[in-house]
Amino acid sequence: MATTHLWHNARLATLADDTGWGLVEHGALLVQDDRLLWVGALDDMPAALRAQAGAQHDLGGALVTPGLVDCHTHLVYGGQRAGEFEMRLQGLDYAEIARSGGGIRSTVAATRACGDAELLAGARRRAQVLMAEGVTTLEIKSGYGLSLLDESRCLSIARQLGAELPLTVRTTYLGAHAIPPEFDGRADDYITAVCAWMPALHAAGLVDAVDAFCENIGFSPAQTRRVFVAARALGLPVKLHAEQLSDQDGAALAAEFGALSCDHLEYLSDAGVDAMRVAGTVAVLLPGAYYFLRETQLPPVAELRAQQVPIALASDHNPGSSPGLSLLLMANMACTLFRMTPLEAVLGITAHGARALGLTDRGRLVAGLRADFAVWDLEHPNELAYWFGHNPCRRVVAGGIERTA
Ligand code: DI6
Ligand code: FE
Repeated sequence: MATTHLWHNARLATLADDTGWGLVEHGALLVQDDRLLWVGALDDMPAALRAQAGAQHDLGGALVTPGLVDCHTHLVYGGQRAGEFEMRLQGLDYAEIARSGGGIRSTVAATRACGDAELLAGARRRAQVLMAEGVTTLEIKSGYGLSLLDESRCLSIARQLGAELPLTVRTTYLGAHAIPPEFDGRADDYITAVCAWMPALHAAGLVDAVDAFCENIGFSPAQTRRVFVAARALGLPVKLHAEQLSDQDGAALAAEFGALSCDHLEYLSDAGVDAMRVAGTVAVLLPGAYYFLRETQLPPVAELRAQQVPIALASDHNPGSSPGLSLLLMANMACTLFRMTPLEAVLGITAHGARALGLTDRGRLVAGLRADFAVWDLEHPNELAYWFGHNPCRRVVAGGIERTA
């Protein structure tokens, strides 16, 4: 029988609900297998439960939070786009570069040219940076392959990372990210192909959700709808890159399909907020992309808050619009740039991030949920959104097991 572990002498920020930090002094976590068996102040733990603890770990009064969830990344790709960054600094705009065949397409070429081992090594390196900062659940999208073979390779590499690293990986099929060169001028035909590949990718166990880039420089709402219809036929949940550069009414379309999340949302309208509220769709804000593209249109945080649409935050790590690898920096930028509160920001990288992936078994320190937690060299959880540029994470337990470096 597996040992039951008692983690004690901690200051817990349980985030048990959305109303506060859920601070518990002299806190303890009893962990059995990959689950939290009991959470609270050590003195309140029933003696019978305490007697079950086979191993004890003294946390020395450190702060403990749920493990972090990065619910939107494009981690698997080849090459980099520092040259494009320089071009943008000289005045070219992201959309112009995309229209002239650069942007996502240049990363597609670099990804296709990369062998599996090289792609895996790059994605693993990036995942390890996120993990060192307390990430225990990571979403990875495809979208730089754009052929059945290359989308399948990228999704398989994401799955492989989940199998070899101590973290949960959720995969999202983003075939509808851009039009590959072989479908130039034939967007509708490409969408037909994206839909036709979906059953095979799903049958291979490679797809947890389906996403699309609904934008002037991406796909139209009508094309996005076709992707969603194909996903629904397979019982797959959908997400959407919506209203990043313009208002396409993408959020309302996604909400109609019960989307788990709509992501970016700088140009989201009141009607879009309302549709998301009704559908229970999570708003995933991506301050890294906002910052790196020097966007000035702010996502409607006050409106989302007023309508009680849950807000998540993610790194959107990708080589074009958000090459950062720090979820804590995203929390900080959500406060400074988007005027979110530190509590909202921390919920955004824990419980609400989990919800954006359809995961209800994590993101809070509550008995019955997964034993995913991070130990910090901090006094109060509001510091998670305060410091930036250094890593205060000291230990991480994922699925009940402590990670070793
Ligand atoms: N929006 C984004 O910010 C990323 N994808 C998307 O649809 C950027 C992708 C890239 O520029 O490579
Ligand atoms: Fe993205």
